[in-house]
Amino acid sequence: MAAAVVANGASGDSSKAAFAEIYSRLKEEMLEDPAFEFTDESLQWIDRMLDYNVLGGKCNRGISVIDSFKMLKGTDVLNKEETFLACTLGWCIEWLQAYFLVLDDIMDNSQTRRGQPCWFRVPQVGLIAVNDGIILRNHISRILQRHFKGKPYYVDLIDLFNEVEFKTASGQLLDLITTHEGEKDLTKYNLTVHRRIVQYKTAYYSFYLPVACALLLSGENLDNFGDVKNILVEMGTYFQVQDDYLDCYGDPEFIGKIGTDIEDYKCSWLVVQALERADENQKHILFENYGKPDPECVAKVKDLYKELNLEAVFHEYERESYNKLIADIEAHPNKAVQNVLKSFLHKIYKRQK
Ligand code: DMA
Ligand code: MG
Ligand code: MG
Ligand code: MG
Repeated sequence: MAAAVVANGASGDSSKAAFAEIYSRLKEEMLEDPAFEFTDESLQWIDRMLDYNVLGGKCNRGISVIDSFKMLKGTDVLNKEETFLACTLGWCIEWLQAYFLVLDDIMDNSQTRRGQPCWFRVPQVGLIAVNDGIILRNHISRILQRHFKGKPYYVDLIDLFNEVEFKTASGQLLDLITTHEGEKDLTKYNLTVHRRIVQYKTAYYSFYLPVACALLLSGENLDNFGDVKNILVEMGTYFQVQDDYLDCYGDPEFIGKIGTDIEDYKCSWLVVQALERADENQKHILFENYGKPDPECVAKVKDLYKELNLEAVFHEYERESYNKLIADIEAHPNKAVQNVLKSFLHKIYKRQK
C-alpha cells in the first residue's frame, strides 16, 4: 500500500521507494508502544486511522527532507542509517500534516480529502477525529524520542517541531477568526491580511520545516539560515495561493477535495483579487453572495470571478512569483542550498494538485 502512495511525487524514484518502505516500520512501532496497553479494538483503530490519514497524499514535504539532505551532503547515495533518519523525519512531517488536516477539515466543514470522505465524516468516527488529531501529534514526539534522543541535534529538532506547530496553529486561528471580520465587512480582506494568514498556516510547516530538518541532520545551526527561511516562506505563500486557486478551479476528482472557501467566507487570494478589481455593482454581488452555503450564491461568486478574469490574473501571478523566487535563489551564495530551493520550487511550479 505504501509504495503506491508516493507514486505521484515529483522526486527521484530512489527517494520515493526508500521513503515508502519506512512507513510500515514506524506504524508498527506506534502499535507496539510500551507506554500503552493496547486492546484489540484500539490497535485496529490506530492502524486504520494512520493508513486513512497519513497515507494518500503526494508526500512532497516528506520526500523533500531526503532530497534536501542529499543535496546538502552533495551526494546521491546515503548510507542505511542516514536514509532511515531522513525518511523518519519526512514521515514526522507527513504525520504533522495528517494532524493538521484532520482538524482543518472539521473546522472548514469539508467533505472530502485525498479522494475519500474526510476522516470525521466516516461513520463511527465523527468527533473522535479530534482525539485522533491529538494522537497523531503525540506520535511525532514518540517517533522523535525513539530515533533521535541522544543525537546532538535532538533538542533543536523538538524545538523546531514545537515552533512550527505553534506558527501553524496561530495561522489557523487567524484564518478562522478573520472570517468574522469578513462577515461584517468584506472590504477588510486585502493582500496584507491574506499574506499573514498563509505564511503562518502553510508556509512554515510545508516549506521551511522539511529543509530545516535536512539542515539539522547535516549538523547545521538553523540560526545561520535566516535567508533560506525567508525564501521558503515566500515559496510557501505562493503554494497557498495555488491552493486557494485550486479550491475554486481545480478538478475535485483530481485534487481529491471539494472546495469550501467561498461557502466558508475565507480570506482567499481569489476574493482579495476580486475585491481589488470589482466596481460598485460587482462588489454588491460579492457582498450578497460570498460566504453562503447556497449553491446558487456560490455560482454567482464564481461567475463574477470569471467576469473579472481571475484565472488570467492567477497565471500572471504564478509567472511573476516564479521569476522572483528564482532570482532570490540565484542570489544565494551557497550552490547546494540553491539546488535544494530550486528542486523544491520545481516540485510545485504550475502544479495541478
Ligand atoms: C490549510 O489551509 C492549512 C492547514 C494548516 C491544513 P486550507 O484549509 O486551505 O487547506 P485545504 O484546502 O487543504 O483544506
Ligand atoms: Mg481546509
Ligand atoms: Mg483551513
Ligand atoms: Mg484550501
